Amino acid sequence: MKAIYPGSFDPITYGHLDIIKRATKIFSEVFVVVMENKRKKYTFSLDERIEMIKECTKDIKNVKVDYYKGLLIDYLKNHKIDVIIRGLRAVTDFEYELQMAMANKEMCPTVDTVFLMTDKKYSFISSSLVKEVAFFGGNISTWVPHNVERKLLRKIKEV
Ligand code: COD
Repeated sequence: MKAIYPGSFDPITYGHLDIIKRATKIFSEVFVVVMENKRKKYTFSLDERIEMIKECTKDIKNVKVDYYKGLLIDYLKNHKIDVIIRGLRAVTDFEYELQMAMANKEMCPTVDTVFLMTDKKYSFISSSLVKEVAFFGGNISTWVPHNVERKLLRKIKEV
C-alpha cells in the first residue's frame, strides 16, 4: 500500500527522517512530498528542500521524493494514494494535525491520516528550532544530517 508524507521540510531533520524510516517499514511505497504551508515563510527554496531530502533518503529503496504546489488531496487523487502520514511530537501538534486530518477527510472521504511518533531523542526537534539554534551559533549536528547542517550554515552566512 502507498502512503504520502507531506510537509514543508525547511529543512529536513532527523525527526522527519525517523518518521520516513518508520513509514517505509509499514508501507510498500512512501511519497515524501514537499508542499506549501501558507502559514510559513521558508528559508530554503523548493529545489534546495527537495535536494536535501533526496540526499538524506538515497539509501532507502521505497521512498519517492516529489513536490506539489496545489492541494494535498489533489495529489492523493492523482496518484491513487489513500494514506497520509504525519508525525506527532507533543500535545501541541495535536490540534493543528487534527484540523488538517479532518479537513482532508471532509474533502476526500477515502483518505485516512496515520500518525507516527519518533524516537524520543528526536521528539523535540523542529525545523524552526534547528534554524534558530544554528543562527545563534549553537551545535545542531545531532539534530540534522551533515549535508543539511552544511547547507544551513552556508545559508546563514549569506544573510
Ligand atoms: N518528530 C515527529 N514528527 C515531526 C518532527 C519530529 N521531530 N518534526 C516534524 N514532524 C512532523 C510534523 O508534525 C508534521 O506532521 C510533518 O513532520 C511535517 O512537518 P513540517 O513542519 O515539515 O510540515 P508542515 O506541517 O508545514 O506541512 C503542512 C503541509 C505543507 C503538508 C500542509 O500545509 C499542506 O497540506 N499544504 C498543501 C495545501 C493543502 O492541501 N492545504 C490544506 C491542508 S488541510
